[in-house]
Amino acid sequence: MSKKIFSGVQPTGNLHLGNYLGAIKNFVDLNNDDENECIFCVVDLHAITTKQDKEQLRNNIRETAATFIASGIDPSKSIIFNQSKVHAHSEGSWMLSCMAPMGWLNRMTQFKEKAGKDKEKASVGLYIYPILMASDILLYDATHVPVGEDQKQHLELTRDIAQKFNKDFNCADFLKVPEPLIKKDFSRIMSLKDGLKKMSKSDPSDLSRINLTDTKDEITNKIKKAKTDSFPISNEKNKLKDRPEAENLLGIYSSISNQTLDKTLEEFDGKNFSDLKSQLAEILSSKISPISDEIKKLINEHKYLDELLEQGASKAEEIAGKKINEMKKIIGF
Ligand code: AQP
Repeated sequence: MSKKIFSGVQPTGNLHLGNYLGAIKNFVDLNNDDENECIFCVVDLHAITTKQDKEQLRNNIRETAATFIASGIDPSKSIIFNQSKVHAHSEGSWMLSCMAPMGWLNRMTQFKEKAGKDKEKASVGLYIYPILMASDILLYDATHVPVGEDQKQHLELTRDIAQKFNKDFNCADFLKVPEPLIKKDFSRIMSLKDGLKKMSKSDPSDLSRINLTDTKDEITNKIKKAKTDSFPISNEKNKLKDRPEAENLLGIYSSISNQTLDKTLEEFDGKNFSDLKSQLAEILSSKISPISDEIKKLINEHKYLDELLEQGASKAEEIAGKKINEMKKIIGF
């Protein structure tokens, strides 16, 4: 069955292995299926929910688009654009925010995590981030949204908002209720320094993540320094329960090798972490370095990237502009 795919990545720098294995690798697979219509968005309006440097933001927008292409997304088979170029995203977000109850937003754990203890100082934008995300998805009648596990709650909110809008305005099926596409295994890649924290762009320690622009040497060094424990690897899955760092490294190995965790456990049964680390560094280098080289090549091609984003935006505008006009009519404008 053909799927309408929509997903986004924030241009906040340091795109990492978690973004790749949790989301972008999935985008590539979906894009390779000719039946699917794919829209991949550089969500720059989401990026400014936290403070950004102007020049860096501009570079990060290009680098995110370059990463999509370097990872294997074919721009001739998908729409790639940056969100701020299509006004409908902000308009839709306002209209939906007028229907979404505060109580629903108050339950969002990502706001609590990102705002930390000082939530009075967090931006209102960070608080209503999930509504902008709902607007992004619903404007394109997306049927499927590939995301990492950390975005599951926001996807559920999108579904609730779509259903509430349709009910409030008596327009059954106008906003399509999308399905999340979250990989069953390894959908949350953890920090290399703390197996209980998600690998993240904003972690102050560069050693906590493999950046998609890291060199082979940097990858090898980071894997060498990754936190582990002092027990050998066992082939029993339940013995990984209280060993988050071991589970994470074995998960990364399985995901990048496209094999099950059981197969990986069999491969490393009774071995030490030094064996796992050297093989993991090798396979990561062989898969990530070509992406890294391509990003570094593409990032200097400003004209190509800017034109690609411009063309993508005009195609996106056509779809989203139509939907927002229908939405306005339904509301009574
Ligand atoms: N650690 C992760 N494991 C699996 N998937 C992940 N994603 C992010 N981190 C992991 C997925 O990547 C996609 C794009 O994410 P994003 O850049 O839009 O936002 P994010 O989730 O806020 O990314 P970070 O790296 O965690 O940034 P900061 O440090 O700013 O919080 C999404 O599909 C996400 O699920």
